[in-house]
Parts: sequence; structure tokens; C-alpha cells
Amino acid sequence: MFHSILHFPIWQGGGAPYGYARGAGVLRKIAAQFCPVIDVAVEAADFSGTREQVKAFVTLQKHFAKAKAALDHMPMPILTIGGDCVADYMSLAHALGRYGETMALLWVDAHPDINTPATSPSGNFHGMLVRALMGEGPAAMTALASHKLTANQLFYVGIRDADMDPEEFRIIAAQKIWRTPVAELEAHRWEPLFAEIRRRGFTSVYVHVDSDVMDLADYPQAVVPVPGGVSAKALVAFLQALRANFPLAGGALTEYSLEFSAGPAEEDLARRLLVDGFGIG
Ligand SMILES: [Mn+2]
Repeated sequence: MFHSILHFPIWQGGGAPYGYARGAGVLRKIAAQFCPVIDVAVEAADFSGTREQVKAFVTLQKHFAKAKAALDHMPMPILTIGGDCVADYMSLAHALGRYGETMALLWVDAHPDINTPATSPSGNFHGMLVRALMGEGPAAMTALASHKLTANQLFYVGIRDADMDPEEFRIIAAQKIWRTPVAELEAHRWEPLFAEIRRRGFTSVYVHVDSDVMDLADYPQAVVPVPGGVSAKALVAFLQALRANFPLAGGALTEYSLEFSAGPAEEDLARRLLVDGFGIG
């Protein structure tokens, strides 16, 4: 299914280290049992470097360049693990470069991550990367994705009104961007989504999963927690159904921060997501 795995525990898109390194370590340990893992080392950063309203701008640029260098030598499709939501910014750019408008992007997350630098309340790039992939944002960031993502290619799964910003509501409505709510996932009603992907003519899907799409009962350590998420069980079943229906252009498991605990329960959840859900076993 996936031909290689990129471990990129970047946290500078999320504003602070939290438990990103520890969570990424758990994911890496499990992934390495099944597939060779390519590592992109992440340095500590100086957060004074806000530029164009994006925190850690230069640090992000430096790390994205390192990720790109690794990706260029990896067989596709690639699964990216670890880090905050920006961990697969370069993986997405890479997949868009390869698959262009034939690829659907499923953004499985509590948040739509579609702010601009001007509308982001935090200045953290992990809330802006979808918009940057669409070509809106600092030129140095948007230039990293040669093929721009369109609203037609974008499908939101599990995003919740409770933690969306006004600009995010605006653009999702204005561009008529698809939304599959948590209740539909929980009920295993994903056929309308799959039918729409087929109707629009996409031949592969890239699936980006932010761990905060899950309910706090199953994953309580989210950096940006939003109540009312999907159960881990339904998320795994969704990923299995997705893989059974479409070839993958790529995937990512991000925001698996383990700030407070990294014991057997957290390892088991990571294993279910990676092995049963993403199918790396
Ligand atoms: Mn999120």
C-alpha cells in the first residue's frame, strides 16, 4: 500500500514542543517494524523568528527543505508520521506535483487549517497549510507547492464548528468545500463521500489525518482539543474502507502528541491507526 514512510517530528508549526517528539517516537517504533523509515531530524528553534505573520518562519523553511530532499528519493505513495499538521506540507506538495488534479485530498481533522496569516488567531502555520497549498500565503511557502490545490479537490472529514474561525467558515461556504461530519463517520456513512470523489473523477486519494479528529475519550492528549470527535474504532474502519475503494496518493498521521502519557494504551492506539487503519502491516 504505502511504499515508504517519512518520520518528520516537526513541532514548530504548532507553536510549542508539547508531546510531539514523544508521540512521533511511538509512531516511529511501530512503523519501523513493518517498513523502512526515513527520518528528517528536527532542531530546537528560536521562536523570535516571526515573518509575514507566521511564527518560526525561517525554521519552518529550513525544515521543509530537508523534508523535500528526503522525499525526492522515496518511492511513492509515502506515509508521513509524527509532528504537527505541517509535517506533511512537503509530502502534500510532492504528491500534488506527481498527481496534480487527479488526486483528491481528504483532510481528516477537527480543524480545517484554512486560515491565512492575516486571519490566523495564533500565527501557527499548522492552521494555514491548506490555504498555502491553494496558493494563498507567504510566497516563500506557497512556492514550495508547484501544483496548486483547488477547492474542488478538497474534502473535509470530521471538522467541527466549535473550533473554526470566521474566515474558515467564509471560505468553506464560498467555495462550497465538501464536509463529512463526525456523526456520518460514526455511523459508517461514508458512501456519499466516496460517491462524490468518484463523481468528480479523482483516481487517487491523499488522506491527511490529524489525531485531534478523534474523540477525547479515545485520544485525550490533543494539543488543540475539540470535543465531539470520532471514535478511534470508526476512524480505523473509515481508513480501511477508503483504502478498499481508492488507490492512495499518500497519507499522513499528524498531531499525535503524547505530552502526558506514552504507555501501552497510547502504543495500542498508534498501532491500530497505523497497522489496521493505514494498512502498513
Ligand atoms: Mn487539528
